[in-house]
Amino acid sequence: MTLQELGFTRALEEYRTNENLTSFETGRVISEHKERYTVKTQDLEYESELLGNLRHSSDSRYDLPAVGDWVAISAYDDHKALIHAVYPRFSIIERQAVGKKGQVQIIATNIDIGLIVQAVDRDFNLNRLERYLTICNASNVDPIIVLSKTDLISNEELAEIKNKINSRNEKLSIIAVSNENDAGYDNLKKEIQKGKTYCLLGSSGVGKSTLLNGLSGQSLMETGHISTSMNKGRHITSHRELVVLNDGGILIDNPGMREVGISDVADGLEITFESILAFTQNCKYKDCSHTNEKECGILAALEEGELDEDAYFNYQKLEKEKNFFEMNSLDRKKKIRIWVN
Ligand SMILES: Nc1nc2c(ncn2[C@@H]2O[C@H](COP(=O)(O)OP(=O)(O)OP(=O)(O)O)[C@@H](O)[C@H]2O)c(=O)[nH]1
Ligand SMILES: [Mg+2]
Ligand SMILES: [Zn+2]
Repeated sequence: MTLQELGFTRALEEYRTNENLTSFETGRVISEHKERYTVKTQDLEYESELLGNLRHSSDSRYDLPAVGDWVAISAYDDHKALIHAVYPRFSIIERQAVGKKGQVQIIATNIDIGLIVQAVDRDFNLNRLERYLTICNASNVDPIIVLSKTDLISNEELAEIKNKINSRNEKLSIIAVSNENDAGYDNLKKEIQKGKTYCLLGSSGVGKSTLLNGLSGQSLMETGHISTSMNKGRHITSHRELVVLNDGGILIDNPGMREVGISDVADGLEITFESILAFTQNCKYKDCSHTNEKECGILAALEEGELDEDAYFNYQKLEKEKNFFEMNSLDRKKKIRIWVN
């Protein structure tokens, strides 16, 4: 496998030369277990650890490797290596760390496309979808909505769900699939390009790992067989993992998320709620909070029924969460700046 097939780009190549990293091996972090990283190079996979002084000098989560990262390593036997440097990332998918106020959790890095998977049966929820969208939009990652388990509903019901999504945002790409009968697989495969990295996002049990297995044609990931409603809190997949598909395209599977807390997402909210924020042109005050002002464009649009009420409430909720995160943020200022390729 070449580094390009693993997603290596010209920008990374230039960085390697400019930073004198050519004497190291270059690899990509494909999984992580408690500060031990599996790094895949052109030829091998290494169990790797961060060089001691790098670990000690790291003062933020952003300094540590994550799945999807490019790293400079030195091997010290056939299977073991040390990580000397983490390359800059062009995107970071992150959320608010569960139970840790103001801290971020990195889900994956160097992602081109977020595949936001929602099952069309019980799991489907527009507000949650907007959370995932905001995370992608804040991360320089293009979202695609993947509606899974379409075998469980009728075509009419599926059309209704698509309409609902489009009524909140008409620009979204939506692909409906069934892992049972492979419906929609061709459409999804057409979206998946060589050398690009796709991250599966979504709740536990929506079929992320089943989809990965289906697309790869192999049973690479364990999938669930037990009703999730009977086993609340159970995750089938326990860690992130990066897989290269035979036809090209790199897929990262994730454990399902129960809480999709947003973090540092100012632009993300603006993009997700573009159609709502368009009404702010009619707000009288620049710092309008859109909650009680008399001459507020958003409240006027609500009154006249031009704006979906649920979308407005979800926007307000996420805006509050964002502010709360920023107030408590420990990691925000330390982010290594990223480049756009
Ligand atoms: N009917 C139907 N069942 C599906 C489909 N896709 C997945 N499933 C079932 O849903 C269950 C959960 O699938 P997984 O792929 O393990 O779900 P996951 O999203 O990876 O879950 P976590 O790893 O916990 O995040 C399994 O029993 C699958 O067989 C589908 O398209 N249709
Ligand atoms: Mg899974
Ligand atoms: Zn306003």
